[in-house]
Amino acid sequence: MQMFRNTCPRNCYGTCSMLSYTENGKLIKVAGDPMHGFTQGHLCAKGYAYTQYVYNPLRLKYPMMQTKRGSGNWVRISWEEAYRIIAEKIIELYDRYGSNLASGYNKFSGNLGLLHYAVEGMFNSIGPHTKSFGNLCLATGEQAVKESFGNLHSPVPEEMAQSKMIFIWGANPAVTNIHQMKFIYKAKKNGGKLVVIDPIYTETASKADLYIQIKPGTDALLALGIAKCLLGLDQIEKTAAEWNGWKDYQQVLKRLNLATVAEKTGVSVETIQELAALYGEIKPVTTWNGLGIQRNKYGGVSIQAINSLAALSGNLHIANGGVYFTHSNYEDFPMNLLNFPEKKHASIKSSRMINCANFAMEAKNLQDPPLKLLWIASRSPLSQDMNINVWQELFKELELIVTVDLFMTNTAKHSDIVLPAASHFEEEDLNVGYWHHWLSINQKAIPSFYETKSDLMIARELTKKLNMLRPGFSTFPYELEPKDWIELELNEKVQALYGLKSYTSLVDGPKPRLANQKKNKHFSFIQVDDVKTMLHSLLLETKGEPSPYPFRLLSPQTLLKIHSQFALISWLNPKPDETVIEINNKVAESLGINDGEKVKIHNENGAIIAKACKNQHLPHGVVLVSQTGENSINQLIGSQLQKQEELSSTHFYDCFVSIKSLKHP
Ligand SMILES: Nc1nc2c(c(=O)[nH]1)N[C@H]1C(S)=C(S)[C@@H](COP(=O)(O)OP(=O)(O)OC[C@H]3O[C@@H](n4cnc5c(=O)[nH]c(N)nc54)[C@H](O)[C@@H]3O)O[C@H]1N2
Ligand SMILES: Nc1nc2c(c(=O)[nH]1)N[C@H]1C(S)=C(S)[C@@H](COP(=O)(O)OP(=O)(O)OC[C@H]3O[C@@H](n4cnc5c(=O)[nH]c(N)nc54)[C@H](O)[C@@H]3O)O[C@H]1N2
Ligand code: SF4
Ligand SMILES: [Mo]
Repeated sequence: MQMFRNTCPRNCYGTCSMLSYTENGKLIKVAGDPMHGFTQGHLCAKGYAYTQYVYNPLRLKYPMMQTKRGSGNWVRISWEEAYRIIAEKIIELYDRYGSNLASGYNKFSGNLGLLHYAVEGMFNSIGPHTKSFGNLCLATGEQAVKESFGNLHSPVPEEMAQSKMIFIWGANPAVTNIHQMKFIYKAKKNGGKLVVIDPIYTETASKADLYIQIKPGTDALLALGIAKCLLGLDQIEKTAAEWNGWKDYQQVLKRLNLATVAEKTGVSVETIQELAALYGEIKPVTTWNGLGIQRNKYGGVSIQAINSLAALSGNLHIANGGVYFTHSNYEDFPMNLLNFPEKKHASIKSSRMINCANFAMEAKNLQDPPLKLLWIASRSPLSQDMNINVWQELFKELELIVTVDLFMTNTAKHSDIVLPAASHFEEEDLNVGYWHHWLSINQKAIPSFYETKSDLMIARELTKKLNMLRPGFSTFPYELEPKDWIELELNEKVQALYGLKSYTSLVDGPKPRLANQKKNKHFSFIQVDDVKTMLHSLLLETKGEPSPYPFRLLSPQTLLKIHSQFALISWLNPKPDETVIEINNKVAESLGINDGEKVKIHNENGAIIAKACKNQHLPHGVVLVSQTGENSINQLIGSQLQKQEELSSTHFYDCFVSIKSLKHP
């Protein structure tokens, strides 16, 4: 038996280092890595199920082509044939339009390993093209955190164990960040308290000392209300006046009406006062801005109001306090593949950038030249994006869609060519987390499953083909091996930061970042104008006509999937296609809906059928649906983005629906 070090590359707080055991080239077992200070030798259930994931009969084995897109009429083709068809198309489009702008890619979070930026490197190597930018997941929050602190930072999560009071606003770590729970339990064991603020009574809420069922989208108001009480009690940070926007913030708090806050948030004045007492009297308080609060139109304001509360209460710069969100340790790295220099073009200066939050809409409207070829990797927009119907329209305009994936996803099914991707056990990589501060390696533990290849290998071979057909077309250094790219990432600065001598130090175990991220002394309180706009908008909401779609649909992350991933792993998800909608008991009764019955969920974007499940803890106006690969709930999620400045956001939870029992036509 041989042992290797791998890293789970999923878009997950864990970025777990794992030990994989092989026998005769076969992966037989995976385990957590005890050398990893954050995960401490554990994985989640998805991690332990990787042996079924890797050898899953549903995994893509060969390159395939579909004669009529969407027909399901797939034929196996060779890699050579696939490269030839794709390369010829890229060159033909170049000749037709005089640039590569008609060719583009959309890539996101299927695999966050640093070598997976090969997709970006490959496209940069052919010169100006069309690319997606931004972040579907956390752009709103990132912007808000930067406005408060000037940079993106998040304390060392292991330190949460020493906190005396943990406030979680809109995160559900018992589901999304399971390793963090042990530090929370440790804090509780030491006498610390946990407060969870969430419209849904989650698994994490069930572990809390105090659970606040807030109305979705109103966290900013609650944070301002608590701050107002703190100001009244004079329990505030003495140096607050030195930070930006102090006077205006103080005015906002003074003018705020607590009764309005209570009405809009659904949290009583007494509870707001109690929360203020906790924030004011106990130190250190840890504040955690979850990613759930920023998936609505007030997400940015909410995070800034919460940051302001943490600052006002004097918990910003004290040990084991601070504000958690995500950090940007990956910026320590040169990211050679992501930053691969774009090939110069005589007349076109640079690439066209399309915000991934609005990709389909913008890509569809591109002119001169229109987008004609789309490369999709580490993504399933047809299950995970807003405006899926617009994606379907975009697909009609495209001449060639290539999807690189491990499974036949919703998106792959609507592509012309599907290329089978390697799993992380079949390739080498380097991984850095966005929550914990550890760096780890990913070794090649097993041979490729059938004909699968890594994104880097595909980039190398396709660019080679392009140059064979048209010498000098690509500048990609296809001779470099994965290890060469890893060594390039481990430059002197990174070696010093992580106390490494070379690549081999990581083979012995993951390494923590030695220097804590710089805490910026700079702080800006929430701006008055943002508060005014929010209040105005919240007021309008109550004045309008009653909506034909009375329920807010929340679709947060679930324990046994990562978005659309793992849906097909039967150890985890025996019923992959089943969509379940949770409805408050009383509401279900008033609609004549029984447990287990099929209902129609619909709105202006479409309709889907789901199985009803009563949940007595849900607020009356909220329904809960999980993300699935097939029959995606995102078919009902349309974009409300209007203004340019809002385009960085993804408002997945600003979705309203109506529910109908199928019994009564
Ligand atoms: N309704 C609703 N929608 C949401 C959200 C929500 O809360 N509610 N959350 C949003 C959030 S937070 C996120 S992060 C996005 C996620 O959006 P995506 O990143 O599109 O999500 P995944 O479903 O994880 O799809 C990733 C795909 O990459 C593939 N993949 C995995 N490894 C590799 C690899 O090495 N190479 C290649 N080429 N492919 C690979 C996987 O098999 C999978 O099909 O979804 C967003 N969508
Ligand atoms: N098991 C598992 N783990 C994952 C993922 C996964 O798909 N599955 N995905 C990973 C990714 S990409 C991400 S982005 C993270 C996200 O992980 P988290 O940061 O935990 O965020 P979410 O799961 O999106 O939402 C957390 C909570 O926010 C609540 N919420 C929704 N609206 C509001 C609101 O207006 N106010 C408040 N206070 N709460 C609100 C939801 O009810 C939900 O319980 O998880 C990562 N970890
Ligand atoms: S999905 Fe997340 S918690 Fe599970 S093994 Fe992967 S990184 Fe770790
Ligand atoms: Mo995400």
